[in-house]
Amino acid sequence: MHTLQETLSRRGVDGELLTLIQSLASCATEISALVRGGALAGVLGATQSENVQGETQKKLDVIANELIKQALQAQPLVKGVASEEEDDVVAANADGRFLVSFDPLDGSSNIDINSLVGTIFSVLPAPAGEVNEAAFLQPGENQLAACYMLYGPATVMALTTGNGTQMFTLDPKTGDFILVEEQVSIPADTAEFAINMSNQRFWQPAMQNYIADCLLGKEGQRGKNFNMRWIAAMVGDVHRVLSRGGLFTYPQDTKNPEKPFKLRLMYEANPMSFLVEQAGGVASTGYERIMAIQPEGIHQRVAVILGSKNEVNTCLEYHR
Ligand code: AFP
Repeated sequence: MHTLQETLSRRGVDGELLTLIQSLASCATEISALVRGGALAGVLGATQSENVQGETQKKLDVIANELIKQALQAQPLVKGVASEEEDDVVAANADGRFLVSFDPLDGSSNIDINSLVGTIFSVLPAPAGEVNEAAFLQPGENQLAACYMLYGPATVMALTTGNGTQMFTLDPKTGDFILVEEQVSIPADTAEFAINMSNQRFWQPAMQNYIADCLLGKEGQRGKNFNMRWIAAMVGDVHRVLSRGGLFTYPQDTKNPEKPFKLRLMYEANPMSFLVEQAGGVASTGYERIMAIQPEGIHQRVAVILGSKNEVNTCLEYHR
């Protein structure tokens, strides 16, 4: 039984990064307790407000955002934070070494139906100078760490500091995250895809053709039957991909021409791509590696195709 701290120390992770990761884990432990309380904790339902993305905020979105923001502002190692739920970046401590961007509660539509939700973090080096949006606009390749915490039947954490992806489970008796997998490895092949099929008529031809061939199964050119899953929380879908393989995608669509992409680069796509690549998978927009994108804004959205190496590469063939 190795705790998060023991595991990161043994793996030679920089002591300050270790301290930061422990702060992130503590936030998740608190949010996990609120999620478990459900209606009894008074965290269900919506607020009257909208976030910068124009989405109605759930109570738990707001609570989780405040909890994480305050914890990180109090952490001397953190210079600034950016959240999916905040319009602008928030300054923390001038001497801090790290910038943290986060999705405080991914999968908000699942809160009120007692289904999977999670928290996603991305850690970047803080450049010299003041904390502003430009400081955060670094490609995903610059990430020092990325993790998600999934509040499911068990609370789990997938973490990378750039040396493989590790999986931990929260021990509810001690409050420690315990190592359960030292090196996550995504199978290269899969017969499972995850996509919101209700958007099918809005996809580009490349994705239309790829999914059509999967659906033809054994009788089609893919020569095998596929299964489909959709959790409506990227944390849940990516956790399945890390656990047993699969392809997860939220492609470009024309449903709302002003919003051709759904997932946020800084809060969702980059940290998940880091975790997936470090577990042997591939993460692309269809046309470029997600972690190589130079961000143009903290709330930028991108197309995402990630998961099992051979299957993602097959999907990318349809995009060429
Ligand atoms: P929130 O972060 O606003 O909860 O959105 C969740 C999400 O961005 C991602 O986690 C899901 O994969 C996706 O939305 C689900 O979108 P649809 O509701 O369009 O299926």
